[in-house]
Amino acid sequence: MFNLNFTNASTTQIVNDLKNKGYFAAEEALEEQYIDELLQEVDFNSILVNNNDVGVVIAQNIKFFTHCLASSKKTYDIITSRKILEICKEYFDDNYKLTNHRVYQVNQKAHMPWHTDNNLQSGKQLAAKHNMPGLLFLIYFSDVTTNAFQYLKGSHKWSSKYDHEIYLSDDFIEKNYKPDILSFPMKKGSLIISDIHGIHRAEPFQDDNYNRTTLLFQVDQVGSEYVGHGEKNLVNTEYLDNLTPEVMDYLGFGFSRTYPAFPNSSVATLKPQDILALQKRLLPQTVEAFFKYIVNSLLPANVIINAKRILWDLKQNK
Ligand SMILES: O=C(O)CCC(=O)C(=O)O
Repeated sequence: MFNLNFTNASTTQIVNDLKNKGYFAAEEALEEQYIDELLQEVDFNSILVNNNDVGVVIAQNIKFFTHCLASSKKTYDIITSRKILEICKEYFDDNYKLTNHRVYQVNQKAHMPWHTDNNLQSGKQLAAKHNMPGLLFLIYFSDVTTNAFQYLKGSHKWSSKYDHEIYLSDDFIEKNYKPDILSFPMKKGSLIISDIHGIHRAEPFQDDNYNRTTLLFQVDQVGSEYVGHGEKNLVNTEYLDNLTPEVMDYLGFGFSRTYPAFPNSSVATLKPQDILALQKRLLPQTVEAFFKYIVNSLLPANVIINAKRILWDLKQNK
């Protein structure tokens, strides 16, 4: 899964970089073939509508596959991999937990504000900034030339002075911190880890022919004082072939989580063109639904059950 340059990189050195610089980056840490196979597990073209499974939702220009631990074994294996756990174990002084995760694909344009990720929520709203240590992991699943992750150098050490702000404006950062902006355009498979207290964003872009796909997950040192912190982790039990007390604690077995899955999507977060595409997809199913409804309304249930029995018998005898 991971290339040797990352697997063999000194965990102590990675942790030192995280503590001192607030970030660590490794070019092509994840094998390209692994990513291609993983992306086969995600169908970004099919969005959930009355579908009894986890899957993809849309919020404006971004497609999100949030519950990837429930239907992508390869994502599960990355998030619970030895190297990631080793980094967490050495970085944190106390228990750490996976607090959110998602694969997302940004299409055509985006404008993310400068922010930090040390958020305490009440429902879907930001309630306050917290001071638990935490790490944000990003792995690029496509070559990133545009819309790269950006980080303000050293900001993990002083961002708390802006704890009263939800975001920092582009103008404010441009005026006060322009020389400190670090950008991370990198190849598919590259990994960036950053301190959640660091001020960061994805660089805004507009390009109809560009999209960026990323795996993001966040791990926080959640103490007993923050019970409920984090989104729920829906995990497919079939994947749990590495279950140890350490992994159970990391995944939050038995730990309360009160934040809704991100993003908080609905039909209202779709763009008009997505709604039209959806209507097109729904049309044949709508006709089928009406036909079934009429048949079910006109025929007594016994007749339908007997017809199903006859059809089943015919199939068995064939
Ligand atoms: O996609 C990125 O580069 C940054 C993502 C991010 O900061 C976030 O979702 O909080």
